[in-house]
Amino acid sequence: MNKLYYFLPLGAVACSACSSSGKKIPDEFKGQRPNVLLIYADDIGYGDLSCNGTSSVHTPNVDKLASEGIRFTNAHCAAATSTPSRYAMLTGEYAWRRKGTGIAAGNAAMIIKPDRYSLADMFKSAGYQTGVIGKWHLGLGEETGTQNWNDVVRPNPADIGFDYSYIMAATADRTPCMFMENGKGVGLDPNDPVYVSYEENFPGEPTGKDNPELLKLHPSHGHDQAIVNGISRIGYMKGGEKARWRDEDIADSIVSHAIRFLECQQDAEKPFFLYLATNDIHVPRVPHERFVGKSGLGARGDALLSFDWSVGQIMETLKRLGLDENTIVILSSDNGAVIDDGYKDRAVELLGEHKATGVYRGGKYSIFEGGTRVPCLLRWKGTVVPGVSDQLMSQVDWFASFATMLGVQVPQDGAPDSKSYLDSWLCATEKGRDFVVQQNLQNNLAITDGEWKYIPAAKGAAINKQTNTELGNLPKKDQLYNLKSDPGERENVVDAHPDLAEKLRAKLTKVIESGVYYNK
Ligand code: NG6
Ligand code: CA
Repeated sequence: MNKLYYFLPLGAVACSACSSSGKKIPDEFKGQRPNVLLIYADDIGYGDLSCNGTSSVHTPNVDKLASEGIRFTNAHCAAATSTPSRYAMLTGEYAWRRKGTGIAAGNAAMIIKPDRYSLADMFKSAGYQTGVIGKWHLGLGEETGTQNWNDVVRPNPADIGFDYSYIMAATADRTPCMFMENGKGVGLDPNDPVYVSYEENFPGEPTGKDNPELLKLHPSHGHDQAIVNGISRIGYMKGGEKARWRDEDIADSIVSHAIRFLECQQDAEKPFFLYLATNDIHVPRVPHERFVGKSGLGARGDALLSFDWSVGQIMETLKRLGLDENTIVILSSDNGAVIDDGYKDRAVELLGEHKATGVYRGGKYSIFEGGTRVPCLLRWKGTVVPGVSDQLMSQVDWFASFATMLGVQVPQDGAPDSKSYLDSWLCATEKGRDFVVQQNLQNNLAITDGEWKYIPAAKGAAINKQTNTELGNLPKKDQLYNLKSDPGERENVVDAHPDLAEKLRAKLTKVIESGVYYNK
């Protein structure tokens, strides 16, 4: 595999400093303040993009981005579900260290408290304009369930460093089903206030459970409460008719707001950091009509095309605005793939030969590689030479890496688990992280050094029966896999290599003991 990636000459010194040592970011580079655009997909698995070798789906815009940047083959989100991955990415702290960081309800209180130093705070302190657009899923407001959704809900992303926000409070399958701009519901009619509950239905409101005749998309499990746009959700909701989204328009809405944000940056003095969190391809998968039937894989594949279209629109915009070269674009996902995640959208029936997690076992929710090994691309046109990297990367390190690049001193209690690896990512260094810690739905942990993967015995079901995902939990037996010879984690060799298992166990214990482990 071609591993040629290093700086293009920023100046002769910069180039030689990097390519000769292959280790340190040249000092000249540290002064740079490129824009940073983070495209964070939802539930897109390692095998869901054609740049990662899939032939059953065609994602040309993502492939172009990959061909112009570095494609990482061993990059991990911090956890196998959304909220903890996003938490870790934005705080630089593993979510398993903190209570209340599991999959958040739509009416959860804000999980990252305003006094925390966040990734957005870090960019802001370096003089960046910051924004978040798309899926939030990290809670809003002071206290769970008490938010007044008709007013500005605080705290909101502005309280952890985002100058601008246009977000879905949680996910598309959770109420409230409306966008929030800078903390305020978009399009709300004061004469039709919106109410949200996760405890009981509002009298007279139909639900998926009681009124299946009203549904255009039926749940396969869960998702049988409030009906919005003919689709039943998790959580109840009343009112706010004009503000309710039409699922088919969500990608367009996210993209048009991102384009507007970028247009505002064109002549700005400040560089920008945009966290662009797409809704695709989370359930309910209801992409715009123009994508329907285009993938041959049903709604899930069509949503992948919608994602690819979004990427194309954003990249075209950067080019049009002359921001192409001065912007680092990272594309990744918040967890691995899942096929049936709660709606009868025929994703299972139409899957065919498509391998959404690639060769990897498990998927969303799982401790196996399919849970956290996700697509990851990094493009810095004109500066980084395109290539492929097999080094270990963790999203928890984005924080410290950008802080290092920008010369920001992170406060002592900030980003405790984040380490700077920008030099490894950008220079011709073979080695990234020494190890990556993985987290599954049950907050069980595993550790890999890239070659070996150790999963301590841990409680929990072996299979998520609803989604038909192997979670990887084995209550009575440790697991050890050689990911080089057995990437699909089929042969547990722990009995043959107790010494290797012990080494990784000691490493994991050390990581755990450098802070706390909330294991619930
Ligand atoms: C699960 C939901 C699933 C999805 C997931 C969160 C049920 C039965 N399943 O609890 O549909 O919403 O939570 O996904 O409700 S995530 O990508 O945001 O983590
Ligand atoms: Ca997700």
